[in-house]
Amino acid sequence: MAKLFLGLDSSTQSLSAVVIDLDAGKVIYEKSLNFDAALPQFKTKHGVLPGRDPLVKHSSPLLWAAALDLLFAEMKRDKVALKNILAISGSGQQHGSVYLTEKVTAALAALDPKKSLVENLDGVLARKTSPIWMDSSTTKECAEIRKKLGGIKFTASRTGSDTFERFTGPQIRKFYKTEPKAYEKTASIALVSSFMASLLAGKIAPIDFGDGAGTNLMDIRKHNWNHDALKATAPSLIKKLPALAASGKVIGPVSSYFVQKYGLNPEALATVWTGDNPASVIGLGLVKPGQVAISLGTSDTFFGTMAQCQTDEHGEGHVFGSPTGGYMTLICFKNGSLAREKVRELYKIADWKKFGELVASTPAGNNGGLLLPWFEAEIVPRVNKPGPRRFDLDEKNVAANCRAIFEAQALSMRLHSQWMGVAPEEIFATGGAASDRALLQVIADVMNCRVLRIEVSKSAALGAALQAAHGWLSAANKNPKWDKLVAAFSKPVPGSEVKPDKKAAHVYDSLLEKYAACEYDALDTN
Ligand code: XUL
Repeated sequence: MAKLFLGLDSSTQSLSAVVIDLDAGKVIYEKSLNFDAALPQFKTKHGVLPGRDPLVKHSSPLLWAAALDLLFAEMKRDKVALKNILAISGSGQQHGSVYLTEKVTAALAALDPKKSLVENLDGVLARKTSPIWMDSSTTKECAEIRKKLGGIKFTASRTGSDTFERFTGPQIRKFYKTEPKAYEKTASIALVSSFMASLLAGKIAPIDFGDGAGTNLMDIRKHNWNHDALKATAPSLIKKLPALAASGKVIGPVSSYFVQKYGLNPEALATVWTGDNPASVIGLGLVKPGQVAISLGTSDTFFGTMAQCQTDEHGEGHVFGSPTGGYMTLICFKNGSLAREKVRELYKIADWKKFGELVASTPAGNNGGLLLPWFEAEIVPRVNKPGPRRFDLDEKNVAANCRAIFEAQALSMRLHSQWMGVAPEEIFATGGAASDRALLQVIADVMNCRVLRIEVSKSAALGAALQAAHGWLSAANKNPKWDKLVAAFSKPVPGSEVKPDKKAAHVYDSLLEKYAACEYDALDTN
């Protein structure tokens, strides 16, 4: 019998499934359910409920539960061998929180397959909606918690990150301040990941060290709830939070609801879920310290793995627990493709091929010409007054400006990831712009390491399926090794390797200092 494992990813806009056949090293099924299209009765737009305040972004936990029913029904209809699935794990959009009443334990234990999950959850929500990661309405609460924890450096070194508006702790504090009665009625707070795992397990699921680190409430080194952070956030919070546990750890057999309704094996195991970023790290095959992935999309995201916990004293980057047991970092640069496209538009360059030719026609280091790439307000570094800044760079020199945007983004990644204390040994590039070899060459030269393109569809759901396999093998005392597990599933695109040019790398070593100095100057007047 094939050993099948199911990974689910409950993201902002969709719920996805990936089923892997472990011994064959293959993905045998994948499916995505778009919330807006598949469940229009919840009235979400791109997975978010409509609202008047642009800073407030909520979604509906009942929508996520309904999507779980629908996805299992589709898998049954698609004749997925649900009986052969040995374990299920998952990942969720990070930071989002679900507020549950004391009825939750009994309701989860007695999920009735004759009813839908939504009907089974009647009376279980202490708050109808869930704030999600796109919410930025808690600036005040962030400041309050940060102050009580002793400032940016201490908040980051204790919890893995400075306080951020989307993080769960500041969101809980806002709920407590604005709806104290509903907060009091809340018996249990779940994250998106642990809420979904609770439905599958039929009991309250732990929060894992990856998603726990996205709350500003977990001690990043000790992996327990941090007493000072809880106190700074809201009263009696410890009573409302579930236990913390490693992702992939077995919670128990799946709820009989899924066995009776969809034909899952009664011995299939429900395991602890994680956040979508930690799951993606596994899905992209980043299991060894020093491995880095750069996702080149609307924003650029830099993920790295670290064996030891290292936090960013400037509070720009995040540290989360990684499903491998070590740590991962996430640094998000808002001006990704957005800024690259702005330059292309500005100089009316027909396509990226032409853009690449212009970059190649100029020398590495641009003869000292630099651009600070902040076309939009930036997160890393924090820039509130957007607008590009040029140094020793003629605005009219088209080719030099094309090179300058690529170099600026790569130099900024190098500069703002130095706090990790790990020089990347190889970089996996993913996302739309990863097909641009000119851009990858600049990244390889600035970082002085080889860059390989990787294309993994549904990397979070795939990572979750691998996490389920790891949890099942560990429970069976089979001592699984992460590098062996991921090997068959995350291979770089053949022929995509871009090697650093040693001379260029040398030029960038000195240009980095100038870049840092220009940034320092610009931020002073920010
Ligand atoms: C990470 C973050 C987002 C969400 C997206 O801190 O907020 O990447 O996890 O689902």
